[in-house]
Amino acid sequence: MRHKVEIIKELERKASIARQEVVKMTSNANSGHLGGSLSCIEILVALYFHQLKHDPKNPSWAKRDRFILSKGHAAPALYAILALRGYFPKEELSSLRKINSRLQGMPDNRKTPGVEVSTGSLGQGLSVALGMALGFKLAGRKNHVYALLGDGELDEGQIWEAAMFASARKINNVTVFVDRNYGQNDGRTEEVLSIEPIVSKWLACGWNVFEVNGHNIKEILDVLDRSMENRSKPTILIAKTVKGKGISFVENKHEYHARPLPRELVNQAIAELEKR
Ligand SMILES: Cc1ncc(C[n+]2csc(CCOP(=O)(O)OP(=O)(O)O)c2C)c(N)n1
Repeated sequence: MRHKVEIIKELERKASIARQEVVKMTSNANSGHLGGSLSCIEILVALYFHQLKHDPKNPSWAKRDRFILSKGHAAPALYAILALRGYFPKEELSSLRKINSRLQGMPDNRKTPGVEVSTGSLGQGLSVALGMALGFKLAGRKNHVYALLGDGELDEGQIWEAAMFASARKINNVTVFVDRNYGQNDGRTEEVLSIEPIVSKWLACGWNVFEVNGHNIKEILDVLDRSMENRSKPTILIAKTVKGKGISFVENKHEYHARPLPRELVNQAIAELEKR
């Protein structure tokens, strides 16, 4: 077993704390996307606390890997992780969505340390990631580019143009996660616009495809390791997740896509998250 149990436990603890921060900051702002922030926490923990080469004290370090939150509405999750990782003080999380705050509703790379690309308009992050990754390859640089897409985001046509471009140009220094939580803005993904069969679609576009439990940090780290071996193609990890993960009365509840918890439920939510 390559990843030690104690390290996994520590990362799981980080995930619990990050979820609590997401709940608190969105309720405090009385605004923000709760469900899709809670579903991608373990992916972000695995990346920022283990996988990425980066330096929170020097966010513009030239040799750093890049991460692009293409599903930009999950900004609260990214902010929680960046704060826990030391990019800015944790206290700043309470300024989410306030006027003049560095933590706007969607990630803004001109404002927030650690945010690489401004996102929020779905469908664009993958193209940006591929442009960066191709640039690194052409320059003979070793930087790796990671991106996180929503499953509803796969409805965007630009994603499929990018998918074909990546394999045509053999962009093998990019790793993309899909947060497969089966929900999007207006309901279940399969009801809005079915994206299945998702694995064979990406295979047909010439990608390496892996499926993983997106709440199991050990599995995520293992699949990241495996995905790096003999890499000749772009790689996508379909992470099965639960929208609103960690809070029983939020899980799979469509109404919490773009809404925070009412303040009177915050303590109950924190108590549930604390037990995990
Ligand atoms: C181009 C564009 N169209 C519409 C929206 C509005 N919108 C915000 S979130 C969302 C649903 C996204 O679903 P998914 O990618 O599955 O996100 P998750 O469920 O993980 O939060 C939509 C349509 C947007 N941000 N960008």
